[in-house]
Amino acid sequence: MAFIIVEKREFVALLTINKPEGLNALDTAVLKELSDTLDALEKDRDLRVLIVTGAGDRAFVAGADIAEMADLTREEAVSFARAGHVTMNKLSSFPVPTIAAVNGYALGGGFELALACDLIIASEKARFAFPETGLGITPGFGGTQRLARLAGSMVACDLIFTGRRLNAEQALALGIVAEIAKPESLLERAFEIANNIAEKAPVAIRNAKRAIYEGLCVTLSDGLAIETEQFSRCFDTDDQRNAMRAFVNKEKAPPFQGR
Ligand code: CO8
Repeated sequence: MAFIIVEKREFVALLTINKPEGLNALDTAVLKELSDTLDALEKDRDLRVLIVTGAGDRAFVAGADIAEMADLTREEAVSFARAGHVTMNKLSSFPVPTIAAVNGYALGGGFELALACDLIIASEKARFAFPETGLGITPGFGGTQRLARLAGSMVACDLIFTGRRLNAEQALALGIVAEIAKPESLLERAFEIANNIAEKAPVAIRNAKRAIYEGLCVTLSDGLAIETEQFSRCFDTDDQRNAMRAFVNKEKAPPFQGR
C-alpha cells in the first residue's frame, strides 16, 4: 500500500499522507516514502504549489509513531530524529510554496510537519498540540525551533511545556494558522489559494520564498543583500519583462511561463 498519494491538478500537487487507520502517524516507512516523494516532486519543473494533507476525516498526522519509538536507545533516537529532520527540511526548503491543509489532529510530529509548510489552512476540526512532554520526550522533528520562530518563544514554551491542545480559532489567534475553512471545503479552499499563487510569476515566487527564509537566519543588512540578489534575478526573466511592458502599454500580459 502506498503511504503517500500524489494527485496533480495542472500546476498544483496534492500530497496525502495515507495511513488513516493509524491516524496517519509517521513511522520509518511513511517518513521514507514522504522523503522520496518530495525528492521526485522537487524535480517537476511544472509544479508551482504543493498542498499537504492527511487521509480520512480525523487526522492530518497524529504524530510520530509512538509504538516504533517506545524502545529506542539514545543512538537510535538520534537516527530517528535525523531522519525526521531530513524530511521536514526537504519540505521547509521545498522550492515552491507549500500549504498544509490540516483536516484534524496535528499532534507532535504532525504539528511539526505542518510547521514545515509555508502556510497552514485549518479545518474547523483541526487540533494542534505537542503531547511529547507527557510521553517523556521533547519535540524532535523541528517543533522547538519552528514554532518559536513562527509564533515566539513564549507560545512555544506554553504549548510544549503544557501539551495543551489548540483548536483552529486559538491557532489562528496565535498566528500559527493563516485561515480556517469548513471541513467539507478545506481542500477546495487550499486549491483556491494554491491556484492564486500559481497564477503569479513562478520565478518571483521561488525567489521571494528564498529571500524570506534565508533572511530569517541572518542580520537585517545581510537579509537585505539576499533580497537584492533575489529581486535582481527576476530581471533575467521573460516573465518580468512581459508583465511590466504589458502594464506600461496597457495591454493584457501573457500567462507566466516560469522563465
Ligand atoms: N503513534 C502510533 N499510533 C498512533 C498514534 C501515534 N502517534 N496516534 C494514533 N495512533 C493509533 C492508535 O494507536 C490507534 O491504533 P489501533 O486502532 O491499532 O489501536 C489508532 O491510531 C486510532 O487511535 P485511537 O484509538 O487512540 O483514537 P482516539 O480517537 O481514541 O484518539 C488521539 C485520538 C487523541 C489522536 C490519540 O490517538 C492520541 O493521543 N494519539 C497520540 C498523539 C501523540 O501523542 N502524538 C505525538 C507523538 S510523539 C511525536 O510525534 C514526537 C515527534 C518527534 C520524534 C522525534 C524522535 C526522536
